[in-house]
Amino acid sequence: MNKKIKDINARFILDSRANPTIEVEVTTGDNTKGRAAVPSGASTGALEAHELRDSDSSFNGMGVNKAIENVKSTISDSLIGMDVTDQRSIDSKLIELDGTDNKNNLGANSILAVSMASMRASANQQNKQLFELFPNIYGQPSLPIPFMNILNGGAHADNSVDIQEFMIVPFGFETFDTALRAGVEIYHVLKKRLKSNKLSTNVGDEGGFAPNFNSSTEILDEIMQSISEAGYDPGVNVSLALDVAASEFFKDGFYEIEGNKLNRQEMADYLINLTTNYPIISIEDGLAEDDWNGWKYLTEKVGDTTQLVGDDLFVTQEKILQKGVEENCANSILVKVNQVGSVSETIKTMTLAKESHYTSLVSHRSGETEDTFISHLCVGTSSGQIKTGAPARSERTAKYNELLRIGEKIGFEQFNIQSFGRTQ
Ligand code: 2PG
Ligand code: MG
Repeated sequence: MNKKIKDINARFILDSRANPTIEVEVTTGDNTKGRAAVPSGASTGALEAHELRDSDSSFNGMGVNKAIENVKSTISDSLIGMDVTDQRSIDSKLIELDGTDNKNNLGANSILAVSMASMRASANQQNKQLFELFPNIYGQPSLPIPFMNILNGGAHADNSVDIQEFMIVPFGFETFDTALRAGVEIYHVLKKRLKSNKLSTNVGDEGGFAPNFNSSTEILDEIMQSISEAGYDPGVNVSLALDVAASEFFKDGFYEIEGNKLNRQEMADYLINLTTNYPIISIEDGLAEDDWNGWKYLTEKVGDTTQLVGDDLFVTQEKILQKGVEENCANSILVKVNQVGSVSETIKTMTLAKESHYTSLVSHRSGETEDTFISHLCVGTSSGQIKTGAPARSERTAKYNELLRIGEKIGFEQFNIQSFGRTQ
């Protein structure tokens, strides 16, 4: 058994939005391989780690040749010979090689692809499943509650809907597979209802339907009806969640939503009102990424009863989460590996979240590949929650399907029904 890295190959592949992304293959001395691909966002946070693109005439500037070159030269030169099972040293080396705060030099995409592929190679080397390599931050490995985005708006769809994601959360079930089944059945009922109302059933970037609607309450009513018609009980076994992605419509100090211009308190009150009228258990990015006062207000008002998830706000970065904890903003963090750019840093951020009694919601990006890394991340760390789009489109179902495979191994009843929002 030779655990030393022998070769690192990188190539471009396509993501779900027809953009190139980087895929890396790490090979060890005994020819064990690990492969991983990096996703890409559309509604990105301003402070996310740098995604290196070629910015030339090919692929509308979205090429990743520079990132590939960085892997094949600088990164390979330094990592070859390292022990693939020593993830921390590999990630430290990558961070050191880059030498900037936000991976501006080598690119978070090249660094992350190598970091994830090394971990896969390490799992294969040890004859383990990937999830077994993660520290059990929130408890013993368990399957997550799926946050299924069944209606897309904002930057992920060409419709009139301002809020980016309307999700169903099948939380009141004993096992992961029955929870998933509930979500799937509701998705089908929603499709049927939209169709019979002569609304479009074309889907957005994350596989959710993307018809035009006049208001968020109309959409929420429609989803509530779909839950009931599918034979489930809104608020009792299936709840709702939103990703408002408010940074996208925050302009000159005002939130421009549904034809209104709301100040921060009005925006927070608008959301609070929605939580009073609908069984919404979780709101992500309800306020903009730089509106810390707005976040504070919302957290004081409903932080004890509603999960408030920071995505653009925290960008998976430990330092920014620390600020949020100190200022009592949000009670949960969205975890996206490419916002920070390495596996070890992701784990550090999640560890701080756990220590600070924040929940972690592991997430895909709107531009995805068939890579299932995040399924293992959430099971291994036992985050208890995953959002990975609608139960449709292969780049989304790849994650759910991997969870089904893992469930066969660890038992579908290893289903983490933990609290939403502040933990004990
Ligand atoms: C989000 C994500 C994923 P994007 O805002 O949470 O749903 O979207 O990848 O475009 O940032
Ligand atoms: Mg988000």
